Amino acid sequence: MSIQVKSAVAIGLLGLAAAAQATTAGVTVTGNTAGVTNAAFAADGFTPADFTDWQTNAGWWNGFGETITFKLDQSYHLSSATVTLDWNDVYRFYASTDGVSYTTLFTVSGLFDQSTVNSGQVTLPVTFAQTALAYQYVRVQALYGDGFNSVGEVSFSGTAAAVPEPTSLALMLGGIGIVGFVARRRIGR
Ligand SMILES: [Ca+2]
Ligand SMILES: [Ca+2]
Repeated sequence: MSIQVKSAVAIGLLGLAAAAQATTAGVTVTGNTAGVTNAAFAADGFTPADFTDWQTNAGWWNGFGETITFKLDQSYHLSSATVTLDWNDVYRFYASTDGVSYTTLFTVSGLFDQSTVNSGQVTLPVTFAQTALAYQYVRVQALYGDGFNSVGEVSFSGTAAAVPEPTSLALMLGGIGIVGFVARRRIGR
């Protein structure tokens, strides 16, 4: 194997190692139940300041039967999140590989204080054991509180699933082809 090809392989392996670092997922709102108002605010990239009114710049709803569903830009082994929530309620986040079957991811109850009615939004970091499965969907539901619930923003971080996307796989194969072509030209001189 020529030095050029060895270098290219080493650079390729470094690239794969870098891809294993935790990254923040791109998030969009992909669905919500009928009782949710302004669901899109829950993942529009804008985080309301702490103690912003619960209905301002947030997806909001009354009661405990509603959900907002988020889709990540690819599948992740999730390990942390940042969530902006109306602080006097308890929320549970669920994860799904296929958007059909959901399992509990984490529950946010750290600031639960029902003595304040309606209340305001607070941003909280959440860390948890990295998930064994790689998930592409996350759903939020209010479990209990004063019945006035809102989500101002969410973000999720983790390790992207090992299987490359078709586009990055094509780029990678294209890169290997170019390296091979250059190596052959050099050998041929
Ligand atoms: Ca509330
Ligand atoms: Ca927002």
